[in-house]
Amino acid sequence: MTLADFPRYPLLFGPSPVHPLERLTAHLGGAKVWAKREDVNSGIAFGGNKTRKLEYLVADALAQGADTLISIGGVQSNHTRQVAAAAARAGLKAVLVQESWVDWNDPMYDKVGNIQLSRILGADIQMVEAGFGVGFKESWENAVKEIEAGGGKPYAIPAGGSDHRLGGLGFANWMVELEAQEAELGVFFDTVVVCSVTGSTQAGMVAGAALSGKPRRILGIDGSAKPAETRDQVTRIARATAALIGAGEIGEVELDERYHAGIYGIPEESTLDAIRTLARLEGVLTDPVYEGKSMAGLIDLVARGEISRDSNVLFAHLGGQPALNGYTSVL
Ligand code: 5PA
Repeated sequence: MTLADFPRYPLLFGPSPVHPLERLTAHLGGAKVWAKREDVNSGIAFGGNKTRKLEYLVADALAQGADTLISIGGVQSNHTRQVAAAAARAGLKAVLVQESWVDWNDPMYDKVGNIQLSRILGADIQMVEAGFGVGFKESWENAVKEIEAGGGKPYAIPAGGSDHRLGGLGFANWMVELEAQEAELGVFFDTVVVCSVTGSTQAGMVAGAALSGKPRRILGIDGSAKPAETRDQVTRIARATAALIGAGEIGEVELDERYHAGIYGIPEESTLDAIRTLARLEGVLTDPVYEGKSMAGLIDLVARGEISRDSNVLFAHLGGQPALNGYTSVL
C-alpha cells in the first residue's frame, strides 16, 4: 500500500500555510526562518498537529464500526481537545481520560483552555490522578473496558495519537505536502524544527522524508523532559511508518534535549522569552508547553551557529495556544 491509499476522514482545510517569518529572520541576523502552520490547519476547534493525525485514525474507527473515540492526555492536553472535536464532526462519542501530568497551580488551570473546549464539544471527561508518561496507561485501559461493558464500541487512541499503527501517517503526508509547496515556492528547507513529546509528529516527518530521500535535517526539540523515552518512541514509530508506506531506511533520529526546561508542561525563562519574541516580532502566538520550547530551541541554535547562517529553516508550528489560558501566572 502506498501512503495515498490510506483512507482519510477530511478534517483539514487543505495544505497548511507556509510563510516566511521576516522580522524574526532579521532579528536573528542569520538563517532564513519560515513557518508551516498546523495551528491554523483546520476549522475544527483550532486544529493542530493531532487533527492531521486524526484524519487517518477517524477513517479507521468508522471503518471498524466504532461509536466512541477514547483517548488520554494531561489536563491541558491539546490532543484530547482535538479528539473531542473530531468525534463531534464524525458523529462519534468521545471519552477523555485527563491525567494530572503537570503540577501547575494556576487558578482555573483545570477549567479554562483545552479542557473547557473539550467540555463544550460534549466529551465525557474523566479526571484521573496519575503522572506524565508517553506509554500505555492503566487508567485508559480501564476506561476502554468500561465502554465495552456498557455495550459501546470504543476506538482507542493512545497519547498524542502516537503509539498506533496509523499514528505516523499524518506527518508522513505532511512531508509530501511540504515537498509540493517547496516546488511551488522555489525554496528548500534544509532544516525542519519540530517539538517532540509522544513522537509521531517527528516520526511521521522522518518516514515521509524517506519516501523521496531528499536529504534534510529533521531536528526534534524535546518537550517531554524524558528524552530517552521520546527518542526511542520517535525511532520506533518512524521505522514502523516507513515500513507501512514502503519508504526506505530511516537514519538516526535527532532530538535536542536542551530546551525542555527540566520538566514536562512547565516553561523556563528561555521558553517565555521565545514566546514573547515571536509574538512581538511576528504577531504569532505559541504556548509554554510545546511550541514555546521548540521556538526557544530554534532561536538559540541559530544564535549559536548550530543551525548555519545560510540555512533555510522551517518551524513546524503544531498549535497548542489554547493552553495559554492556564498560564496566567507567568504570561
Ligand atoms: C504536542 C503534543 P508529539 O506528541 O506528536 O511528539 O507532538 C508534540 C506536540 N506541539 C507539539 C503541540 C502543540 C502538541 O500538542 N501534545 C500532546 C497532548 O496531549 O496534547 C500529546 C502530548
